[in-house]
Amino acid sequence: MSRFVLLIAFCSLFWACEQETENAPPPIDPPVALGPLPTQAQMAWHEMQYYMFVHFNMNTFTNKEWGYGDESPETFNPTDLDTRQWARIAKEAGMKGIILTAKHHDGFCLWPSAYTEHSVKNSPWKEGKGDVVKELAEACKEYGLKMGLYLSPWDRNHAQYGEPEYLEYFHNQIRELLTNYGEVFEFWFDGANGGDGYYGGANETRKVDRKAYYKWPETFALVHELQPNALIFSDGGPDIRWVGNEKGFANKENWSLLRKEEVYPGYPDYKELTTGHYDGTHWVPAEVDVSIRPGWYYHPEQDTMLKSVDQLMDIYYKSIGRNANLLLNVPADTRGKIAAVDSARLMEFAAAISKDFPENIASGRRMTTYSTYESHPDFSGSQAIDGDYNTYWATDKNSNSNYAVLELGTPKKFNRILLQEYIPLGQRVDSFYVAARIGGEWDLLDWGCSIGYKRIIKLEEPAYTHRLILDLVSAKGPPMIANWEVYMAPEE
Ligand code: FUL
Repeated sequence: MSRFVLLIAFCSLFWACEQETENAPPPIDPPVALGPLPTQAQMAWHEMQYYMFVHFNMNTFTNKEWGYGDESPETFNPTDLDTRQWARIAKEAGMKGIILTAKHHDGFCLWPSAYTEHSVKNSPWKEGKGDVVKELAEACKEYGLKMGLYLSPWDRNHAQYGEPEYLEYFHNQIRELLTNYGEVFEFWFDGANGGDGYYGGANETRKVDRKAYYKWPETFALVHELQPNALIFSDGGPDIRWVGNEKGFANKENWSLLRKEEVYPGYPDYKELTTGHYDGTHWVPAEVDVSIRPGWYYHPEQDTMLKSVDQLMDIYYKSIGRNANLLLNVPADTRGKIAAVDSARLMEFAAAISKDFPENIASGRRMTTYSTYESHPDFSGSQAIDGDYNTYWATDKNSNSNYAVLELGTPKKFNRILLQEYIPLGQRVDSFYVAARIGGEWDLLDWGCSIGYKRIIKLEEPAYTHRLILDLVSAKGPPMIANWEVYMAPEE
């Protein structure tokens, strides 16, 4: 008998599910894209969020930040280089890749370049047979990390720096780095360039026209030709832009857009890069580069000067929480290893991040929206709380009540609100607020302009409510929210 009941129950459940699929409206085309859009490679980059910068080169051995260019290759001699240790630490810290200073301003090359004698091939390390870039590529592969390379345009060692001939050398180096080491996810061009240096023994000051000298359009085209998926970083992109400071923050309002043609490496109005351009013509999102120590390179006297976990958390909220990626520098020491203090701090930082984002209080709750694209369930509010970035709540074309109410069931205490726009169709929201239903009224929790890939709102005081409202007050076009998450971080 009980079996029979079970069978009936199963059949009716099956029938109900069938009915549901039968009743589900046929899929419709998604809303149309708007304005500059990220490429697939840029989307993959947004998803990376956090990765490691390793400053390790000649300066590590001279205990400097900027070498003059006259250093002897004999000086470069790591006693125990271990790129697998870097990769293991990066992986354990939750990072998704490593970017290495293959050549810094002093011109010394960490790979045995065929175009200069100023490289590892003339160093005592591995009797001149070593190749740091190769070792890093192998370690990244082993640990499932992506590799990026920094190549300084400014070269204080090269005799022809400042002459057109140097460009050929520069391009040949790009060819070597992008041909011999597998896939490179990001190619980093520094904005610092031109000044005094060794320059093959000339020992003089050389100034270049930062905009024209490097033939950027040709240089960028070369990178893309060699590796179409490699993203180029510089002050003005073209694929990823500098955030305009090295302190670790993007502006609260941060557009992934830039009037790209105006900006170039060494751009004097670089402070604009902290916000990007609201009316930007291209998708050029911001990367926050900052060091865990006061310097970029390893200096033993800075072993006690690491950023605290609180400082790193502040950086986290002001970079990843403000629509930017975080490139955190952790230098390697003269052994060629990351020092124990840095590694320990990275792990504490990773633990603090997980602690701040425990269980997502919004997950599995109910969300009512006042406008849904074509009233279609594929674009309903529930798509924004399903934990899947690729499904999203989209509002209707001509709606001006773009708000959604999140029902938490019973009242909950929380102090973090995480929002993500569905950016493959454009960054749209330009004003929003979040409020909580408290004592029969809506209490404003926070407001802002931009959301982008991710915005994390950190409330000073926890809120306690059963109902929240997100009002997308204005946008460049019908807005789309891929994720809305709510957390209670431990109180400070
Ligand atoms: C700067 C450089 O001059 C520093 O040495 C460092 O490499 C930093 C990431 O970029 O512009």
